[in-house]
Amino acid sequence: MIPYTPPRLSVEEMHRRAERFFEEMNQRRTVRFFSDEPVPRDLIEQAIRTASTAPSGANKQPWKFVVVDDPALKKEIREGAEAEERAFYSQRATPEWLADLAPLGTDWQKPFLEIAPYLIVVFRESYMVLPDGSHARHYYTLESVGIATGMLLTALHHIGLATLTHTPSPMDFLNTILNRPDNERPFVLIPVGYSAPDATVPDIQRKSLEEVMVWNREE
Ligand code: IYR
Repeated sequence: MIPYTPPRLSVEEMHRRAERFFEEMNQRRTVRFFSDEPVPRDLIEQAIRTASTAPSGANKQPWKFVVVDDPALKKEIREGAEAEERAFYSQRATPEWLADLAPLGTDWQKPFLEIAPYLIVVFRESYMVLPDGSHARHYYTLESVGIATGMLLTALHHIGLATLTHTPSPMDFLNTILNRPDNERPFVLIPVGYSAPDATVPDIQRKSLEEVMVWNREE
């Protein structure tokens, strides 16, 4: 064990920070219309450094962030994703699911996979492969990678970049295209860039605090 002594803030300062951070995060929207304007690579690296500070089961840090900016690879990923999405929208999705998606205006076409300057593919390591080829356990990998992904979205928003949490299903094609080993499972595909100048987002509302929070045993 080593000492841990983070700075102690005044309550007034904590209120200011709480309010400022809420205002900042409340501006974040999922974006489906990206600009192709380039974004410095080091900004993406710094956001991934932040994501990788996330807590994880037994501190195994069971994540891998694959950043794609090669246009040929982005095209392959678009083709793989659109093949799955075509099957989803025309066969796999239930009528209820399609009705739930209608307000978002989505369909099988995913041009943003080629337009956004970066695609970050978050992989979850379901187990670890040791140098001798044997396997070692990881713990709570879905929770750990979910938390790291939330921190990645937060970091990218704070930097001033737009993101989309995209989950074509199934995502195995990403292992093939990106040449990832069997212990790595695609978790989410995140296009990153500036939003297009004419981008629009659905007019949806966030649930109120009263709807999402309960004190003690209130109903
Ligand atoms: N993966 C599809 C469908 C889709 C599913 C959910 I749940 C969403 O919140 C949004 C889309 C697509 O990307 O179009």
